[in-house]
Amino acid sequence: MPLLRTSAIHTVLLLLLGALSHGCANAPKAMPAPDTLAAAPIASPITAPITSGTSGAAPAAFAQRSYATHPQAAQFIADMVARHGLPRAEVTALLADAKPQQSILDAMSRPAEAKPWRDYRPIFLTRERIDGGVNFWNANAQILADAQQHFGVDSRVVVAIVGVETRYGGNTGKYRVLDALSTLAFDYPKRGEFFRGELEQFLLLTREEHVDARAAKGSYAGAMGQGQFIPSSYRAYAVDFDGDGKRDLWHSERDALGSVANYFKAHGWQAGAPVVQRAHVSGSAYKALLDKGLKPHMPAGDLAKYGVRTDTPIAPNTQVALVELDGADGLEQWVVFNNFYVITRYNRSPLYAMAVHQLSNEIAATR
Ligand SMILES: [Ca+2]
Repeated sequence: MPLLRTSAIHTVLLLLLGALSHGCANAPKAMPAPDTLAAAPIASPITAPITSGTSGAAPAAFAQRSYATHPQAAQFIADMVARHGLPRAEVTALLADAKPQQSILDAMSRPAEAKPWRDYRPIFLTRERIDGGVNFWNANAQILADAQQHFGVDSRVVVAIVGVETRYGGNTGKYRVLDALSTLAFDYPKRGEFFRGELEQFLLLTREEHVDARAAKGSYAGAMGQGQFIPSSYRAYAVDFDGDGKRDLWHSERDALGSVANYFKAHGWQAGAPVVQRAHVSGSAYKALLDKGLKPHMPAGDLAKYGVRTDTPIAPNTQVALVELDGADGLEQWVVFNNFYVITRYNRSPLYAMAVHQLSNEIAATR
């Protein structure tokens, strides 16, 4: 969930998606949506199986290393003590207990690869995942209705998010968050600073929410629960929606779903507002709009100047952006609205956002 600013994670996810799409019965199916560009899932799910291990170097020795004595650990521990008053001995003991995970590093080191929309869409828009969404919605109808009323976020998008992230909670991740974040904090220099920040957030989170830091599970990037919140997003956006005084994304369905809705609310979701509209283009002037990002940046009334039209008129002063996807029948252009951009605050990939949107509609239509 929370946005990880790393393309590597997305890459991994893409690879995992590929593997999953072929369907391993026991493999985790959740995927985070990979962004091939850059940025990040907010809560990025990465629960996949990371099978592998291409590194030949003494895995046993690697696995037995202690992060408590890592060269960067001293500074990290000192920061935790100075900034947050955490007991030095406690932080040191946690790092000593963290187990390096070579499988995570192997996954991270794979080269980037971007799937086109025509290959990405079928991973999520399946009968199984649509029906799973209907069942999940029915099973949690009251919670979803309450969340929609309280946060102003459409139930369909909340359901689709947990469907894409974790197959409706079926795959929330098997790594200890402590192991995952420590491995990435200290043995993944490319994003080490970011993950040391998430490890810091994790330690604060476990203190605040009275969670056992040695027991909490998540994805290989440290994303937790049905909505796959990384620690910084958990602390910032998770809510205690069942009122028991604790934000528990692992065991409380109300907290989990309320937190996804709150995340969307916080990022500007507009209930009932449009997400996308299919566009048709002529000429090549429209291409200039594709470089301007996913955040609505121009009034719909200007689209015609770029050779872009839609079947249904859009109020001319509505702010929009334009997206092009490589679909099964060729290039597809879509006018996208604020709500589409909001979905990309969960994961920066436009493919992810479109998959969530289309899945949400299919689930709602089937239900
Ligand atoms: Ca709670």
